[in-house]
Amino acid sequence: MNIKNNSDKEMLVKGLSCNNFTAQMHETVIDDSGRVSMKRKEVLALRPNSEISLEPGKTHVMIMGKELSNEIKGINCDLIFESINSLPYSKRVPVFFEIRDLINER
Ligand SMILES: [Cu+2]
Repeated sequence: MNIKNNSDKEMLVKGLSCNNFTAQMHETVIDDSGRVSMKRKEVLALRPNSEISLEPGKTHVMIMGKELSNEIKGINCDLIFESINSLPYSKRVPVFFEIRDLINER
């Protein structure tokens, strides 16, 4: 998923809300010994006129929940944005996440 900021103001992604599921933004971190781990990111900053891509192995969105099963093909979420250089402003943008089977992909 790519997020593009077409404005001349810095935008922040403050999180996601996905109904019954927990969604977190994670950063993939590789330490000196090559071990890969994930770190939670509370806020994602988008510089003016820039684009970031969220994907496995980099910054990504992780969805968790007891009700998550193989039958679920996708989830509707809201991305919560905030602009920091203007008046208090926050906006919810609907997004759809396709659920893919990680095991079949590797
Ligand atoms: Cu993760």
